[in-house]
Amino acid sequence: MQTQTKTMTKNEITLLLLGESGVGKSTFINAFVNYMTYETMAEAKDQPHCLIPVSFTVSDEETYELKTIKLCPHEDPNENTTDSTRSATQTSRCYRFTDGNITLNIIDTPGIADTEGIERDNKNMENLLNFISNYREIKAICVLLKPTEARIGALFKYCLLQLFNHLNKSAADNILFLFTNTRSTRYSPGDTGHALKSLLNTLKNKPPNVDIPCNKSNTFCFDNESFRYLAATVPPNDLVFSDDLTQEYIRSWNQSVEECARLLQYIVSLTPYNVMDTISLNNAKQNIQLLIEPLVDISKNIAENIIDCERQMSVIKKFKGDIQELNTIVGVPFKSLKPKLLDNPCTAM
Ligand SMILES: Nc1nc2c(ncn2[C@@H]2O[C@H](COP(=O)(O)OP(=O)(O)OP(=O)(O)O)[C@@H](O)[C@H]2O)c(=O)[nH]1
Ligand SMILES: [Mg+2]
Repeated sequence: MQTQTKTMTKNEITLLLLGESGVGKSTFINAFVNYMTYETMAEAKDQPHCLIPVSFTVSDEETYELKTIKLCPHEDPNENTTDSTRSATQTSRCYRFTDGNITLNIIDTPGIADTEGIERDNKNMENLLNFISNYREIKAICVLLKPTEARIGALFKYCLLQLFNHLNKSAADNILFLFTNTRSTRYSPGDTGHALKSLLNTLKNKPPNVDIPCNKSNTFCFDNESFRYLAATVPPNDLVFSDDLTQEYIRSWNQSVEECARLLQYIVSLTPYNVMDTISLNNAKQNIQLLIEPLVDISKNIAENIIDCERQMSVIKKFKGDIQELNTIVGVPFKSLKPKLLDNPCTAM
């Protein structure tokens, strides 16, 4: 159990980002801090913020030849920037950013449906719950989605169910839906919107029976391609894009800056989710699990003692001799369990 929780100042906001691997969580963090700092893409071009190392490929507009773009503020083993076919973020990490009187703690997480399989997903979920237990409260749990997932993957569904199983139901009001890559759907949730509503209905009508709202006020659409543009055009990458494409990126930037302002306004209005609720619930669940075995042993022991007592009673009832003789053949049976203290605490594997 974590004994220390991160202390927070009044204008500190903690956001948790969740979503399938490759949906754009880490890119969103990089883009978001730029949207908060610069109003226009032209202003950002001189010195874009980059909190998380970036690596992606773009194809030449004329020749379709691929060029690898890298922007690494520092080497970071937490981000795989060498193989784009593998999940990038390895473990949960908090990125801190201050703008004016607001300090954001944005928790980036390894993607759900990790390229390394379900076991890795389960481990990631365990680590995530452990990681967020360091925070007293979280303002928003942001689920990132692409707008083109008409069928939200079964694995993603399973992981969401797992997560909501662990969270207290009061977290429902702090869940937001952030869509990335939305230029192609004119900055709307696209086909995913429908699939998402049906998944939320399942969560509402079947256990864990959580009613998560999903409407315009908690749904936000971005296209963070403008951050990719910034990364590609600054040294040492120095790529040049056609005017047409540049105009598209400017449109994406402007749309995303507007959504960023709406998102911040919404987040500020939320009552924070008390992570302690989750922890105490998880601890209670864990304690119940740990108590099952000793409780079974105790019940078994009581039952055996009762059977022994009944056997002795029937001997006494049938006995015809005197009390001295009786004393030699019966006695009150009593078996007790001895708890054994271990030298070290032992965690369940
Ligand atoms: N066009 C476009 N590309 C995006 C957008 N968001 C992310 N990408 C690209 O999508 C790829 C994956 O983005 P990441 O930010 O690494 O995704 P992630 O969710 O952090 O992935 P994991 O760390 O593996 O969970 C990268 O090549 C990004 O440049 C977006 O809004 N528009
Ligand atoms: Mg990532």
